[in-house]
Amino acid sequence: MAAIKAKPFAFPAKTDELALIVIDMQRDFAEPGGFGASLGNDVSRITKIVPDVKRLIEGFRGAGLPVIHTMECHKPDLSDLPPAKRDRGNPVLRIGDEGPMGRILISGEPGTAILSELAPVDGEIVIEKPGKGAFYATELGDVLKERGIKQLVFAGVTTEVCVQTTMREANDRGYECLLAEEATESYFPEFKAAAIAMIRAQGGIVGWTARIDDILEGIARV
Ligand code: C5J
Repeated sequence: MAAIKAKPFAFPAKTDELALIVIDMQRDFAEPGGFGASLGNDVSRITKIVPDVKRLIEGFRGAGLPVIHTMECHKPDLSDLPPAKRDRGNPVLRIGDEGPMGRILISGEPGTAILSELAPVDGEIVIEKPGKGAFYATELGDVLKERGIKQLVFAGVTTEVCVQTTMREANDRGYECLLAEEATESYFPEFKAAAIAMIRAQGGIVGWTARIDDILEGIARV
């Protein structure tokens, strides 16, 4: 075991139980013409964290620790897209519509892909998820159980939506969760700050948060 410097207190990392989960670093959330942009968001906030996410992924790969990637997306026939999700808000393009990068958030479309700089390598797990949380209607829980993973370091977007939802799902299922502060982002800086504060409040009610350097230093010792 190696303690990673974290808030609200050190994270007790265990070599054989730890994995990195990178949430939804997809073109649809990071590039003009995608889902995030269609909702009126400034997607450049997301591309700015790519070097930090990459550094974290490479640290886990270098330490021989598992890296899991998630992608928010739906079946081409939209059978896993409830109208309550498709019809929400007033986007220029809705999920399933044809956009400049193919159909928005549909499995296999170019815009749904993970950003090339962060693409999974052979052997890494990729979870396609129809919800905001990565446990809902996916194989994630089984995959973690099979591999004996009980601790998750989180990166990805957006902090207060898919990252925080998945952290809460994981926390309720008994996983120890640590959020890498510079490797996550929101379209709204105040929401990122609030999510980080919420996660580690009340003695780490949802989990821990830590700087990437401290995580990398910690996993080098596990
Ligand atoms: C959103 C996500 N924000 N990955 N998805 O719709 O956070």
